[in-house]
Amino acid sequence: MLGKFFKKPSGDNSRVPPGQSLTERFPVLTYGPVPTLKPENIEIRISGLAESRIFTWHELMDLPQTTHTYDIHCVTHWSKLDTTWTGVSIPTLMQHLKLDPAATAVMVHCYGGYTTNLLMDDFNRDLNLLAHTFDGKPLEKDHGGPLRLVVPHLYFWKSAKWVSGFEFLSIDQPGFWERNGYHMRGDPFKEERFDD
Ligand SMILES: Nc1nc2c(c(=O)[nH]1)N[C@H]1C(S)=C(S)[C@@H](COP(=O)(O)O)O[C@H]1N2
Ligand SMILES: [Mo]
Repeated sequence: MLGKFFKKPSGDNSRVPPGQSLTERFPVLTYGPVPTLKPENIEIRISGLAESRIFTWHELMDLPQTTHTYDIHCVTHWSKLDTTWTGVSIPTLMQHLKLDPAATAVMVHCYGGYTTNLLMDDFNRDLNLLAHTFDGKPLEKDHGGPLRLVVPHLYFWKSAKWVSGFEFLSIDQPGFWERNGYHMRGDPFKEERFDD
């Protein structure tokens, strides 16, 4: 009865996936130790179904740089709107790779041993960044500095911190959290949190 007197909350709720709450903070979620890396020592190793090669930090910085502002969604129920990241977009990086056409999935490897998997269609998107800058400042170590992946359309566990390489695969294989019960894809708007 009273329902009709309540107003819907203002703001654009279509940006907040089901089961998520907004935060102004930027929580840190890391499983295991935090590696300390110097930018000049970073290498991104391309392996699997692609011509193997290594990108040094300087090679990455010489590629065109892209800035995007978008929302991020963590499976632990927080979302943060309008986060601004700068880095090399994945399609830009892909222009410099020689891929075997059989590659349909990617295993993302990280310094420290974390892994996460993505289908090629989820990996090779314009909004995905290999990011070194957050909010105009060098990305903090706890948030994956010097270099992390940002995949905004999937839950944030796919946005691997301290990336060390991309391994191209013909079959989608589970990464660290995916082997431990998380969903293989993780679309926040479909609440793909856990595989059941
Ligand atoms: N290398 C690595 N990347 C990682 C993680 C991790 O433990 N190690 N945690 C993931 C998870 S579960 C989340 S929610 C986000 C958290 O990023 P943040 O700490 O910058 O908020 O990083 C993801 N990337
Ligand atoms: Mo997470």
